[in-house]
Amino acid sequence: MQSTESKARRPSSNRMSNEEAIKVVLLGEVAVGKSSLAQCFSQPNKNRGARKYEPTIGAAFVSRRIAVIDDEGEERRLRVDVWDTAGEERYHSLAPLYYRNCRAAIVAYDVTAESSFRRAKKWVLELRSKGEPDTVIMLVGNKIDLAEEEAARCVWREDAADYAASKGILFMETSATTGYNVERAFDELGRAAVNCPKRRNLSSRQDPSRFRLFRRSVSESDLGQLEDLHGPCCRS
Ligand SMILES: Nc1nc2c(ncn2[C@@H]2O[C@H](COP(=O)(O)OP(=O)(O)O)[C@@H](O)[C@H]2O)c(=O)[nH]1
Ligand SMILES: [Mg+2]
Repeated sequence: MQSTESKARRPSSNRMSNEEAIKVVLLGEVAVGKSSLAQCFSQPNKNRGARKYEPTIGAAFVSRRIAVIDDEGEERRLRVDVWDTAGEERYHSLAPLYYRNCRAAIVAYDVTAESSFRRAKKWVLELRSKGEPDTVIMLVGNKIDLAEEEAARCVWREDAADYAASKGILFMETSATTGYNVERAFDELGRAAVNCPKRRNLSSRQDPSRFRLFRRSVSESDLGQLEDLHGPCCRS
């Protein structure tokens, strides 16, 4: 995976090109395909296929520029910075460092591993309780190529889609091996992030720290009301 630490330190927006930086964090159990998804997205022209499993140590970073069309029909140029985390529990305490201040999160599971779906639900709960209020969350069922044989599938599409709908988060099934839906997943995530009502209402003149203060003042019991207020694209 390409190391682009220096890119991570660049300003979050480029006024000349009107480029916005979107920080995306990848969360999920070990070996569900987080690094493969990140690689597939960041190197779209590279030959795909099975890759040797190499555990991610701590976290890795990749970046790619895309353009999306927002709700007003305007083209928005995005630099999507993807933080690919290690799924191992011993790195769990590091996760908030990566999901803090992120615009979007992909919570991945392996459609052939039920335990990974249970872990994904825990990540969604953690993001909702400890993450940012405007983080757009997408649940991603990866390794869909393996589910061509129905017997191999352990997590049914309908169950995952129902769960995602009940939490007001996006959902997609992908294959990092074939590339199926990977481009679409990041495209939808980017679009949802730029269309997020809370983010749209946050004028550039406002101090982002005021926004964070607002978040801290929100109690858990208020979260449901916030969801009603801001719609399902944002976590509440
Ligand atoms: N069949 C299949 N294998 C995959 C897919 N995505 C990842 N893998 C394989 O699963 C293993 C773990 O992938 P990796 O991306 O390192 O998982 P991570 O621990 O979540 O980052 C590797 O051997 C990958 O080649 C997929 O969509 N389909
Ligand atoms: Mg990895």
